[in-house]
Amino acid sequence: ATILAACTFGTASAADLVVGFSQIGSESGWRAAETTLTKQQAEQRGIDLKFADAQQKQENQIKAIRSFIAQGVNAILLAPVVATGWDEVLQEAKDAEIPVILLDRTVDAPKELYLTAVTSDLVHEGNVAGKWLVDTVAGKPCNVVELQGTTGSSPAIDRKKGFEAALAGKDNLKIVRSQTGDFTRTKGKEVMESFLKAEDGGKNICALYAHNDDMAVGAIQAIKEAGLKPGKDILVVSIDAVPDIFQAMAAGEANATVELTPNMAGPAFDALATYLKDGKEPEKWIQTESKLYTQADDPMKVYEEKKGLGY
Ligand code: GYE
Repeated sequence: ATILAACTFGTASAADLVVGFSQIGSESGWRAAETTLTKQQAEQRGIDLKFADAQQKQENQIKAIRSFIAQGVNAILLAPVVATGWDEVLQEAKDAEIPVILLDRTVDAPKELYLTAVTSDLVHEGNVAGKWLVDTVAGKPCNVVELQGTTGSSPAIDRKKGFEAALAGKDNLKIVRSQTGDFTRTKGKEVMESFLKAEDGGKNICALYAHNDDMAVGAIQAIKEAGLKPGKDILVVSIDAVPDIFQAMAAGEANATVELTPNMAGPAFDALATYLKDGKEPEKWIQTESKLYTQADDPMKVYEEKKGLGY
């Protein structure tokens, strides 16, 4: 199948490539930046990008993929909203000899059903956030609340796992509440409000771990409205490194974030170009970097640098 695919597309140059992109939606600032950068990267390479916004629904993504297959695109980029339920449609793409590249989230499907996945190490990100918290509280008792990402999505599953691993055996740290905030600001604020209410107006909470910055930003608002100081009364650690969290860090209202690049498409298009030209299969996982930022890292400077990079 590999050789067949290479022959089928071996003559296509980037200039006449048509690529379908099934995007999840626009739940977060990070996601919006990824969309912007994917369009930019396609344009720079002369790729004709067919963009489909799934509005958070897997069924819309499956429909979009089937439509891309019917159109005979040269390749498909898929940011899978949840991890399961992809086997059938991925098999259809494979039967049509259309390579699929996963962006930013992983799937529970046989590896031969996609060409490669461009993602960060999502477990590691949660682990970095957890280690930061363990080190920062330095043995003091600390009740933690957790805002999870979209239920069933690989980042929600993995970021939870990695964080819990960092806290394992640290008896001073306890996750007292954990609920999904769906990766959005609105839900992050709403769920944080319920956490605060349930935990003595927030007096019983020492730290918030949010699976993305947008939920943290919403939660920061809720903490302020409850009359507490985010970043001080309640420590705030999250993931993504969007510009707004650096503003919050500069104001002392957020403490740490783990960076995730929104440029997943660049490496994906590079791998695709090599594959279509030489038939050379890329590694199954193209891993992007995860870097920790704290208030000590000149947040306003990082904010300025980030602005314009798709944000
Ligand atoms: O962290 C979050 C989002 O899938 C890893 O999705 C990605 C996550 C990202 O909307 O902000």
